[in-house]
Amino acid sequence: MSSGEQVAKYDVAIIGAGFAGLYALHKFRDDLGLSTRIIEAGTGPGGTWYWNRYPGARVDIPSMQYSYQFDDALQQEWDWREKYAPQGEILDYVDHVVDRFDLAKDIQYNSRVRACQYDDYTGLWTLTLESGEKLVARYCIMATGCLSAANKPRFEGDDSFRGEVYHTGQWPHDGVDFEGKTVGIIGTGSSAVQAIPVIAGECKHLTVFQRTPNFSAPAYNEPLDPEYAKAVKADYKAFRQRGQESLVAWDIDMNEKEYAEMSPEEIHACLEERWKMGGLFFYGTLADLLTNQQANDVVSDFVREKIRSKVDDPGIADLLTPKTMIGCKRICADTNYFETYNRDNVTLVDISEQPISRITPNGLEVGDESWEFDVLIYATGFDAMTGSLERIDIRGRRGLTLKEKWNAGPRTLLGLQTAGFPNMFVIANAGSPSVLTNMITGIEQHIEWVADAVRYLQQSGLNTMEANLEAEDDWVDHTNEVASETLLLGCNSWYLGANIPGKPRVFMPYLGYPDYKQQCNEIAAEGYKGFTLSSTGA
Ligand code: N01
Repeated sequence: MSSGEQVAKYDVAIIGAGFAGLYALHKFRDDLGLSTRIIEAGTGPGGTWYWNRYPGARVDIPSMQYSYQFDDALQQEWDWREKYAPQGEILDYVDHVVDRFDLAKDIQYNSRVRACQYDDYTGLWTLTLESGEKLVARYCIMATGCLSAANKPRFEGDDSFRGEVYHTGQWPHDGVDFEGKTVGIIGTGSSAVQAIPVIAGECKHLTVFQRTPNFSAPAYNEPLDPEYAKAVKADYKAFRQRGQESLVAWDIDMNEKEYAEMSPEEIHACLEERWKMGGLFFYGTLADLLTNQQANDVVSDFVREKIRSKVDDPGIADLLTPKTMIGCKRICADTNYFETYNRDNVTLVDISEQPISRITPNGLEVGDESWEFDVLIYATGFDAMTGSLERIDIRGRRGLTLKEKWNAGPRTLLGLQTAGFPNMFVIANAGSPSVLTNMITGIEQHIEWVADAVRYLQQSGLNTMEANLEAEDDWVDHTNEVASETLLLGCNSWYLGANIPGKPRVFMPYLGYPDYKQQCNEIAAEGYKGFTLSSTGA
């Protein structure tokens, strides 16, 4: 920084104006009285819901649960319109939160953070934006999201395509007019599963390029029943409490029985009942779904049969039937996904054996076959969790970069801090339950824990908090141990970084929200055991 340069100084800098950043701003500014600023790359708030505007985008956790619970008046006054809110309805909710808590004045939009550098002497973080503007803060909150760094795989000739090109995670704000157009879509993950039925209904012809089929259960979305909403609101506290006690931080109405405790007939009846509940409720079939191969096989086979029964052409049905275990990737919640392949204007191309060879000016080639279309959509997901952090040049003590430190995979204590990066707090990302839970609940728990820690520092006359290396190593071992008790290490998913060539294979999230929360609380109660609290700079 050149001398004399005017640099804005804050107590707290927050990167990202999604659900995490917005609550962090409210908490630090309004509850702790700290000067706080959000830096956001987009032109508006909402994070993942700001960027993912593809047709059919909607939440897969019931709206009554996928919302903030920190303020009872907020949850009482807001009326959800659909059981699973679509992207636009969630943005309406976000706008309401921004207005209600007067957040906009402290959010700087259209500003992407290029670098964050810690100063060992002052104990301050300097954030450098892509515009060159800098700002300084003592606490740096990384509310950067888990699924915000779009993954656009490179193919030979990919710049040559002459039609329109989109990524589901960077969808144009004005939408895309598909009428009369032919469309190619690469990928069949959750985004594609939601987008394909809608696009197929709007375009002339849709060609789907599938590498791996996905498990999906029908969402049965519908307008939210006002009587149900009224009943929930009458005792929202108890409703939320059930979520707080659940493995996934939302009330999934889990069957507590394991495979061995039920007869085949009982299991079948339970599966049919769960199928009618739909979507992610299907995770609640058997308590050992993700830890016992027999349990997983019986549930996987049940869904495979359901898929086959929905698709008219047995060859296509076979291609759409997943060979992996259910739950390896997040189960999708769909509306007419498999049925869409019965339409005359939809073609499924299997690229599991023969990958896409190249993109051409008019489409793409798979081996000797070429496919032509007007619009090409990448539904190819994200460099999940670590991607959004590693795209920023983050330098901690003595210039150590986060990229170097996480060279062999993310290393954190509680997912909240990483040794060598004092006062940098990561919200709901690697090392914490984050993506395996209701993200908003996980986010609130994190922000409240960090705010309590900062308050504790202030009350102790201190200003610096940093994870200890030894405690961090223990947490990494513990996270791996928890994951190793599941079946999730044995299959490929973005939880393991398997979707990004060269990414270290590490199971990134921590499985088990209640256990996790308890450990966070115990550490705080013991004066933030495992963290060093100190005073740095003036
Ligand atoms: O991304 P994905 P997504 N050549 O990574 C394929 C959340 N979400 O955006 O499976 C060909 O799941 C890839 O193939 P494969 C949710 O947590 C939630 O769909 O790697 N194909 C796969 O089919 C979800 O898990 C909702 O073999 C390539 C697809 O692209 C997460 O976001 C809605 C390829 C990517 O699927 C990510 O979902 C949407 C290549 N080179 C998303 N590279 C809700 O419902 C990748 N693929 C709330």
